[in-house]
Amino acid sequence: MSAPVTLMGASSPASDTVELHEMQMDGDMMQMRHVDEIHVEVGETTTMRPGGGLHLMLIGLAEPLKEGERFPLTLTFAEQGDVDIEVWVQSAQEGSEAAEGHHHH
Ligand SMILES: [Cu+2]
Repeated sequence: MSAPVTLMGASSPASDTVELHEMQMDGDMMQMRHVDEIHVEVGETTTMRPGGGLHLMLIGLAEPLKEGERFPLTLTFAEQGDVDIEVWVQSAQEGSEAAEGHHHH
């Protein structure tokens, strides 16, 4: 990557909408908030996974996701437009309360 990128949004046929979310500590409670965009600087790696920090949230699943299945997801970047990826469904790790509480996949 030679330039910063900005993730503006995402979509998937697997759900009605895909939102960008960020986990934040509010006192000793983990809160989730919707973010409009995610900016990634050169040389920086942004990891999105259940239970930590930034994540994508599928809202209104067309059908339940099954472990081991894959589904297509389109990431929309300000700089280079749409990027199609495949998401591999894995169960949330045990002990990851945030993942269970928010039904992440
Ligand atoms: Cu979320």
